[in-house]
Amino acid sequence: MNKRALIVGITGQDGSYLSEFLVKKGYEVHGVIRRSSSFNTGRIEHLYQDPHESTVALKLHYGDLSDGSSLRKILSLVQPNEIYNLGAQSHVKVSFEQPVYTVEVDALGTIILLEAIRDTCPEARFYQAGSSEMFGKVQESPQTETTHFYPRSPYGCAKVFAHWQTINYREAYGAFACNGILFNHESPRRGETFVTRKITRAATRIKEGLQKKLYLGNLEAKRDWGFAGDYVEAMWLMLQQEKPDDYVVATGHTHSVKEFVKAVFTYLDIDWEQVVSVDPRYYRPTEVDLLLGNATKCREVLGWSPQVNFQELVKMMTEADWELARNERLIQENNQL
Ligand code: NAP
Ligand code: G4F
Repeated sequence: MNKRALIVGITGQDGSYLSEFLVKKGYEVHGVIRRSSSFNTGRIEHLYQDPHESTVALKLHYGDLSDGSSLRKILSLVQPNEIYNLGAQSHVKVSFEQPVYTVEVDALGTIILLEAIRDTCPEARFYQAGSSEMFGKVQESPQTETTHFYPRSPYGCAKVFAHWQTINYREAYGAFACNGILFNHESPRRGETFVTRKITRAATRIKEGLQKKLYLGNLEAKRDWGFAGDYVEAMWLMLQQEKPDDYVVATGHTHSVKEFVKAVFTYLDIDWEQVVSVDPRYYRPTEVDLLLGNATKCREVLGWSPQVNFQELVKMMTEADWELARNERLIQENNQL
């Protein structure tokens, strides 16, 4: 019988790539979605109806990390073999504006889910979406699984709680529970308010004459950026091992926001200094200046390595957004006829 996976956060960037990956592996994939007043399943629409078999490849259930009763019902019904907790208020800057909500979803939501699993399907394997934001003001470089955490935002603090709670369920109840400590990973499906996508969207719109300027915050911050499509494989690999454990997933290369800006605008042959300005509104009360991961354990134990490098990621995201901008311009021109 096919394995069953349940993804919380299936509508997000990672949820969509992980769904594709698991469907290809023959899994029966279930996802938890939130009711929204507008359409929120765009990233998984292509998977919802299998074009070849005219069957539903994904099964979606309404639920929320803040609502344990909905999670219990879904878990009892689905009885998944693997559960991926990708659900979160995932924006660091927003977490300063909504700290309590962020902690409710990202920290408490994780323990609500872990308790529901313990009660309904304790044998299921569990993946927790941890973050390099937990390293915050980094205590050593590069960062590994043993580097001390020093979170610098409500989001980072909430993820540290969820990380230790996952370890505690492993040690206290023998749960097969793993933490991925993932460094920043991006794609054409990245939310538009994260810096890489904000840059590729704006630069390509500027190229097509749809926008004049791009306003950014701290250009000096450095991140270890990889491709989301690569990173979901590492999540899956963690749950295929004999023993549960925690793994850093990263490329081992770091670049500043300014370097990302330069790479995108150079690709489009635009002088970035003419159109990019710094707006302090995008600064954070406390910044994470440098992230650089050491994924040796992931490489040696899981056999995982990233396939897409920095330049390829820049090209992939810029090309995808350029296509969107061209279409946007054509629609505008047709509307003017
Ligand atoms: P994302 O695009 O922001 O997706 C977040 C997902 O969580 C969405 O499906 C969202 O649903 C769902 N969600 C939000 N609040 C929820 C709630 N109360 N109950 C249930 N679901 C909820 O994030 P992502 O980039 O795919 O990241 C996936 C996970 O990895 C997140 O936990 C994030 O914190 C973590 N992470 C990401 C990175 C990265 O660089 N991308 C790095 C390290 C860790 P809606 O669509 O309804 O909003
Ligand atoms: O793209 P960002 O918003 O990502 P951030 O804060 O690193 O968080 C992302 O990666 C984490 C993994 O380390 C995830 F856990 C988290 O869920 C999320 O996916 O910002 C990256 C850097 C920051 O230093 C920020 O200050 O870019 C800087 N930045 C400069 N101007 C900006 C902007 N960030 C945003 N979002 N918007 C700007 O205009």
